[in-house]
Amino acid sequence: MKIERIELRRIHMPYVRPFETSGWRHDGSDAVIVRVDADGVTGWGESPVSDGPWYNEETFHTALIVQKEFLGPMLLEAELAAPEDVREVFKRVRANRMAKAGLEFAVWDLFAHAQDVSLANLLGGTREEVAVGVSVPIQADTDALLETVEGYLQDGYQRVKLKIKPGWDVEPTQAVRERWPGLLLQVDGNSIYHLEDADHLRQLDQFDLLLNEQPLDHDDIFDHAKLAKLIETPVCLDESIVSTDHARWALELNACGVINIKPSRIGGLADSVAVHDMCQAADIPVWHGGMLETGIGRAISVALASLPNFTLPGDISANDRYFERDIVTNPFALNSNSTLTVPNGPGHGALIDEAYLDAVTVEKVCLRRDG
Ligand code: OSB
Ligand code: MG
Repeated sequence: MKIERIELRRIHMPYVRPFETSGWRHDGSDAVIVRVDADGVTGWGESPVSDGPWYNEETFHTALIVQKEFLGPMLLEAELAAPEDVREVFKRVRANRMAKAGLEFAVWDLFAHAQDVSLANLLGGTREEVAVGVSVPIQADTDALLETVEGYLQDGYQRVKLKIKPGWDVEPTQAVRERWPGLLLQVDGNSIYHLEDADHLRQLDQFDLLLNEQPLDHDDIFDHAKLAKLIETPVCLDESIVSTDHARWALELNACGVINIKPSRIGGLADSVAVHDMCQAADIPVWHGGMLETGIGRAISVALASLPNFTLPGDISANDRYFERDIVTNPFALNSNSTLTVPNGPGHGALIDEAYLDAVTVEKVCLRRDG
């Protein structure tokens, strides 16, 4: 198969409420939406980048330029026998994994449509429903936090992740734990702490947390291995696991008890499945993280999270937790058991609301194969 046309759009689409972490605050999605076409079939993907290099080094500016100048032309020249081939096509380009992933996702969707199978099937998914929770941004105060968490529990979410930072960690976590003693609860510092904070982080051990996500630096596996010995709560890596090698290094160093898989951070679905398989063989559970994706990225996440070693609830909430109106016409609804249903139609299953996609598009680029 040869890709004939690639369309790249930077969007801006407001969130229902701002999302604040230890390092940034966003009031809407600035993702790059990718469309690929070949032989009369279309695939859709998403690079869940933002306005700045806060989570990783990428932004919508870098993703668009790398896709337009390098990855797009490489993809248009390639002969693809399977979506896994995209890895090799992009190999010469260092990092820029979200830029790569948006294109790779679209190619997976295209192949799934061409073969008339669901993306979940093509990836090796085994579940019909995936367990999900909600990631709760940093709040103004504890009262606001308790009210926000209560709202999500009323919506039906059965697992809560609290964003934490120095000055907003032990007390808010304690307040939530005291109010809901049996709640599945975890925390995420987004790389704001240092190894010297181990004694402070150890205070979180008393709250029976599922995991403590990426407390230390974004590219640090080494000190996480030291921290893992100093706290009881399982360390989970997010930012640091950007490739199959990084996952292997983390496992060999015992740097974590759990891994958060985000296919955009890892550069695509093929390597994400490889990380999943590696963790399964090592008896390390994984769960599916989130980047506040639009309905397109969300459908891709649900498909990937249907693989068997995704045994902890994912940060894949229903579309309405993020957007009042999304760029898809078939948003996910939360089931009463805190799951989303894995689509079984062709591709990832998201149906694009092209009129609304046009309305939220800020910039659009088209690339075509010569001749
Ligand atoms: O660290 O998991 C994270 C959102 C943007 C960037 C990084 C993270 C997050 C979340 C939100 O926690 C997860 C979601 O609901 O998509
Ligand atoms: Mg995280």
